[in-house]
Amino acid sequence: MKPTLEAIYTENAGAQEVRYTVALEHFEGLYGPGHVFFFRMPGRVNLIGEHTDYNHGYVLPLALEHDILLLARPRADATVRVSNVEANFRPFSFTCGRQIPAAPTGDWSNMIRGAGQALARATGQPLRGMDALVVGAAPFGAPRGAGLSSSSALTVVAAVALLRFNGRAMDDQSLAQLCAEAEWYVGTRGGIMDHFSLLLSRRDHAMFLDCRPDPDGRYRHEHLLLPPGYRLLIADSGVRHENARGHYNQRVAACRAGVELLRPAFPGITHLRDVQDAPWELLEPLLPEEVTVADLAALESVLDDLPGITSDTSLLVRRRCYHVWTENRRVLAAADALREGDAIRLGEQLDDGHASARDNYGISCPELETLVALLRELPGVLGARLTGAGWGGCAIALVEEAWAGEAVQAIRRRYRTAMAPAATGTEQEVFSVRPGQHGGFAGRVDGPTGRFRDQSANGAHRQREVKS
Ligand code: NG1
Repeated sequence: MKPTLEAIYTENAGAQEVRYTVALEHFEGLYGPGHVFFFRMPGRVNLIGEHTDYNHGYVLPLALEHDILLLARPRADATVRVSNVEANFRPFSFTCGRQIPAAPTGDWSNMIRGAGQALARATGQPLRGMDALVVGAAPFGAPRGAGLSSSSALTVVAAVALLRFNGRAMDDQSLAQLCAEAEWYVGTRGGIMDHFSLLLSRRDHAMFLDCRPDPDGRYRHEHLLLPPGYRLLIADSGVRHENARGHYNQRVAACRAGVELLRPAFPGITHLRDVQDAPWELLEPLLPEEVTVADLAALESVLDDLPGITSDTSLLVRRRCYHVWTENRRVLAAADALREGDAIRLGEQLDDGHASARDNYGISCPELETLVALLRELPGVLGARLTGAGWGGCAIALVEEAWAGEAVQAIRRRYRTAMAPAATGTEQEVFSVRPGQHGGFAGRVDGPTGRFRDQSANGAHRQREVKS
């Protein structure tokens, strides 16, 4: 397996080989010897562009080397059986079809059920299922619920495997779109950023993505090199917000309210992106600081697909829209900074983005504030912000490579000291990363002593023929 692993992982290919081998033994222990297909899907971190994707705005994510593995074997029937190497994720099974019953909210199986249902609907045909094992534990897996897309990775990796086992071809963009909608199954009306990033990212690069489709339904994206000599520090606050989904949908609702309120002045508007080039002075008076859903008769029908939003829900429309309007500008500035290799300007955008995420979008929390402040004090740090949906999860910092190792140790120490009185209950993870490679099919083993076939080249899920 080694040549493939070295192509995927810049660090620790040897340790990855052990991880893959242990996973293979585990799989065979569960399902018996035979062909085993390996798929991997990275986590992702968003450099900047928070809550802009569902407004057809701009984002700048990158893939991590941290990933989820899915080992799988196709079945002749439509059953999908899934286990996890971690005992707290209980095994489950379901029949793959157009209407797959959901497990209770928060159950990990829903990420895979959503993928199965979306694929069955898209293909319009009965699908064959699979026996699968998920491997996503630390230190090689991304922390869960930390805004690093480990959930999306589960949806996408299951979709890639099922596509392959059903001899289906799909290009990366179409698959990313399908997976984004597949994830609505869990109740959050999220955007396309995560799925695009997981399937299209390139090692050492961030991906500038325009989340507004062109008339053919395609999305413009550009791979931009992270300035050489710099790394991203990712520090988990350890906070997991209980009601993140409800608060997320409220932000989506506030943006849609903004669109409705702007429509009389901008008749063709469908998303906030449509007013991106209008001066804020023109928009501001049209957007009230606060409305309830009931205040706007036109609104209820526009929000009825958002679980948790009621007629009493209060929406801070003006400041939410202002965040989106300014955040899109920051993403464009950050992309320019990357094109010019200007790390200082990039760092400034991160700092400004954090202030807006906190003050205008209301997605920070005291622990993230502490973490970001501590990160900014470290030598070699050019900027820091919270990343992902917010209300917990991770903060990132752009740091000079020479300081990265020291910064990891320092932030662990200082954050622990700062948080000591209020234990967060979760072990803090901090790591410094280079952007990683997108996920997909990673190879196949035939039998317990079988030969590993290196098929990890781009877009292997596009292949039609599958031996089983
Ligand atoms: P995370 O951070 O993984 O929860 C969510 C959305 C993104 C995007 C960000 C905020 C999903 C699957 N992901 O990501 O689309 O809106 O929040 O920028 O809903």
